[in-house]
Amino acid sequence: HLNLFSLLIKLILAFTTNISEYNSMEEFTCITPEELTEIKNALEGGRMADAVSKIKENFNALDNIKLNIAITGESGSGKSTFVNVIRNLRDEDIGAAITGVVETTFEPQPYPHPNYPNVTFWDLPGIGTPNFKPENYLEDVKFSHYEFFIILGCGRFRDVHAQLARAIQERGKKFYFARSKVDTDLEASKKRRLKAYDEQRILREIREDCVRCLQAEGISFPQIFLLCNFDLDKYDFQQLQETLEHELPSHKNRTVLLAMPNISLNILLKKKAAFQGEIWKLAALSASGGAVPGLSVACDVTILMKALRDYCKSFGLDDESLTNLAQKFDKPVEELKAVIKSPLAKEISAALVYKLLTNAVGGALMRVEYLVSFIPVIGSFVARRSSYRITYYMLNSFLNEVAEDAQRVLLKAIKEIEILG
Ligand SMILES: Nc1nc2c(ncn2[C@@H]2O[C@H](COP(=O)(O)OP(=O)(O)OP(=O)(O)O)[C@@H](O)[C@H]2O)c(=O)[nH]1
Ligand SMILES: [Mg+2]
Repeated sequence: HLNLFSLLIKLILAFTTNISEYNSMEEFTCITPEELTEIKNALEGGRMADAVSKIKENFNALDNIKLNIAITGESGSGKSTFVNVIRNLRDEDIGAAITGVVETTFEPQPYPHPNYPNVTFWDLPGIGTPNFKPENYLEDVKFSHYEFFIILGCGRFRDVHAQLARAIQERGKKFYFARSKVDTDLEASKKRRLKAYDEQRILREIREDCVRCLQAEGISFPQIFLLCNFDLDKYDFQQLQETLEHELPSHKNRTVLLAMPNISLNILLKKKAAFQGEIWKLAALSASGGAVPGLSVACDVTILMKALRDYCKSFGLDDESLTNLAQKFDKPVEELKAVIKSPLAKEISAALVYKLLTNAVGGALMRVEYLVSFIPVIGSFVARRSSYRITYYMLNSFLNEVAEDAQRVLLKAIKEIEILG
């Protein structure tokens, strides 16, 4: 029945990949209709340089989006741990926030994401000391600096959280309440009442209690997410990620998505769609570079190397991420590496780009119709120029391979069986 199971998973993946690719590509297409029209007009008027500079402007703006995310809550609730796990770092890694010891954080501490340094998680000082006043606290931590707040609480719901939540809301900012350490609650309950133990009921009770307490403070529709910082793939982390995706303005939701840890197939598929939606811009920018000796394709190799590295890193195909994942699931890292077919981040070089482009020539020329339908706006334009077409095809093929590798690695980590063959 192992084979049947493998087949089923393959089918599900193939199906969801297609469906969500088309839906999410639209969702993450980070360009306004006005920008598109300008590019189109420039292309139709033969003003190639104008079109490229518009695309570059849009692409760079996307790359430079800055996001400051505040992590707050009472002392010991797991703020620093959360700041580490969401950045895919272990507590002892370089750049990790200090955790566990007695109260350490007295001033907001910035922790940039290792792959996306424009996304910074701010570890704020703990709340709830006897002279804590939400107003003073928010002034002290310079609340206007943050895009939104994640309030972390554990154990019994404390009023200070509701007061802080209301103060944040009154200042026109968004907050999300994350109830951490639910693993401890479940464990305790299991120990005390094993026979009556019902995980779903306990989680529901915790959620309802948080909602009740926040509503009592005048917050009508509080959003609660139950978490265990050591197992983000369990409980509500995925819902938190999806809520951020829907509530953040476009562009920013893409940035947050790419910075998220690769804990589910769903996140991997969305990341792939987000990257895919940008390939036409990369192809246009790269192909406006000069001719490269020994290569029939005009391209800017630096842009392409960066793009390939970004794919690898965002999908966790670099040594650090793989080591982390292997440790988390108690597997030798070699076992995870064994299912990877494409190069790792550190293996991306100019020579590799040449090789991939050369390999792409045949495929790109054969599949013109596919590309025309796939690339918005400049589809027919691109189809006429082989450099664009080949670059597009190369990036798309590489992205597909990296995304498949990431799926295989994740499945290998969480399951014993090799599913994707
Ligand atoms: N069981 C369990 N323990 C956790 C979880 N998150 C954090 N911890 C532990 O809780 C302790 C406190 O975590 P920290 O991340 O240091 O808490 P903090 O909110 O940053 O604390 P302060 O900086 O003092 O305000 C550490 O021993 C963590 O390992 C969780 O989800 N489950
Ligand atoms: Mg801390």
